[in-house]
This record gives sequence, C-alpha cells and structure tokens, in this order.
Amino acid sequence: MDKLIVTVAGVGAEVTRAVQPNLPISPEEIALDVFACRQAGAAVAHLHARNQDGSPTQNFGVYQQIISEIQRRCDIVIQVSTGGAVGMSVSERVAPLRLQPEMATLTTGTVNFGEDVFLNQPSDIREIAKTLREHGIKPEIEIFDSGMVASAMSLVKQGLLEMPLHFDFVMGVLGGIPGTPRALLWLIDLLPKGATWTVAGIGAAELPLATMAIILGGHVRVGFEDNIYYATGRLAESNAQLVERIVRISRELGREIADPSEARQILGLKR
Ligand code: KMH
Ligand code: ZN
Repeated sequence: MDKLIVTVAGVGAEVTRAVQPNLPISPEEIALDVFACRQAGAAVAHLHARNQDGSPTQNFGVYQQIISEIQRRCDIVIQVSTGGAVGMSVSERVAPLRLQPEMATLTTGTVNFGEDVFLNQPSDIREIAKTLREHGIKPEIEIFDSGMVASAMSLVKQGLLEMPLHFDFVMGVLGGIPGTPRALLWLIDLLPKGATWTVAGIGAAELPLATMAIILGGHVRVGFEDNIYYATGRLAESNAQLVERIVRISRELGREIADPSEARQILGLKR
C-alpha cells in the first residue's frame, strides 16, 4: 500500500468565524495554518481564498499572496479550488488557475448543497477541464454523488482528462451521497483502473470515513472546510489538530505518512 496522503482543506468557502473562531482568513493566517498542518503531516493543501471581511473570493491576487506566503514556508503540494462558492461564474472560478498550481479541483456534476445548488453544467465542466489541461494542472475530481464518476469517465473519452485519475469523494453534503461506510465502498467499486482516491467526510462522517480510507488504501482529507469539530459538541482547536489525529491513527494502523515529494510521486505530479 502507498503511504497515506493527508490533504488539509482548512478554509473552504462556507465556514465562518462565528461558528469556528479559529478559521484562517487572511493570506498570512492561511499560510501559517497550512504550515502548521504541513508540520503535522499534511502533504497537500486544498485552498480557498477569502476577502478581508471573510467572504469567499476566487481573486487571482489573493490566491497569489496565499500561495507565495505558503511557498516561503514549505513545499506542500498546492491544490486550488475551482469550485469556489455557490453562485460564482465559471470565469471567476478558474481565475486562480493562471497561477499554475500543481493541482486544482474539478467537480463533474451538479449537486444540491444544503439550501443552495452547486451548479456544474456539462459545458462549464468541459471549460474548466480544458483550462486545467492547457495549464498542465493535475485535476482532483470532486465526487459529491456517484453519477459524477461516470461523468468524469466521459471527459476521458472526450480527451479532456487523462488517466490515471485522482478522485476526492466528498461525502455527507446534504443533497449528495451520504457519508456512510457502505456508500464509500460503492464509490470505490465505481473507480476506473489505476485511479487514486481520497475521502472528505462532512461533519461527523469525517473520522470514520478517514479511518476506512487508511485501511482500504485510499487517502484522507480533513479540515474546517469539511468539519469544524474534534468531537461531538467540541470544536477543533486548529486544522493541525485534525491532521495530527489522522497521522496518529494511520501510524497506529501501520500505514506511514507521505511527505510532499512522496505525494507527488503517488499522484504522478510533474513538478
Ligand atoms: N464550496 C463548494 C460549493 C471545490 O473546492 O472544488 C465547492 C467546493 C468544491 O468547495
Ligand atoms: Zn473546496
């Protein structure tokens, strides 16, 4: 089994300081948070950006600041969000890709997202996939429901995605696939040959699904984007605390942790 890649998704677009006082917002806060997570064992940083008032943004300059602040401190793999926040246009969402990060996300379908809709029309998905290909960026395909795996395979047929694919199963969004062990096994069954995968369980689903991924040869994403709690009713003190716990569990289960250069090899990143 490969070493475990831990991704930290420490910012997201939806969480606020009102519910999680330790949420990093400014580029410097985000970079310090990512650095602490790197020291705790994270190899990949899934990034979102915020304006000074905490609202989500896909602004090129803000991402540029975040990434340069991170790269001054460590060599963690940078993965930029192209999901942004619900309601953003495709051109807004792809703006940070001009920074040519090593990785970026690509959601291959539309999903209800609580009371909102995370809209990804086929033409929009193709446009984002083309932009990723033009910049030579490795996509992480965000799977919010099972039909999105087949949609990703259709992009392979159209020449817009290259195998082997890397997937992130985002499980437990209200409107998407539930965050249950059986649902994870079902998604794994759908994977094409040679694919790598990670799991981002939402809320209370984060820890049990992460533990399954460690055992089953997948990888793990944790952080405030997906879950703000350490345990029921107890907020996490930091994103690093959530990373530390996964590292501890994985080592206890006999699986070592990938550093960024090992993660690059596992994911086939050409740096
Ligand atoms: N904020 C969600 C609507 C991604 O980063 O690619 C979409 C999202 C997915 O977070
Ligand atoms: Zn995201």
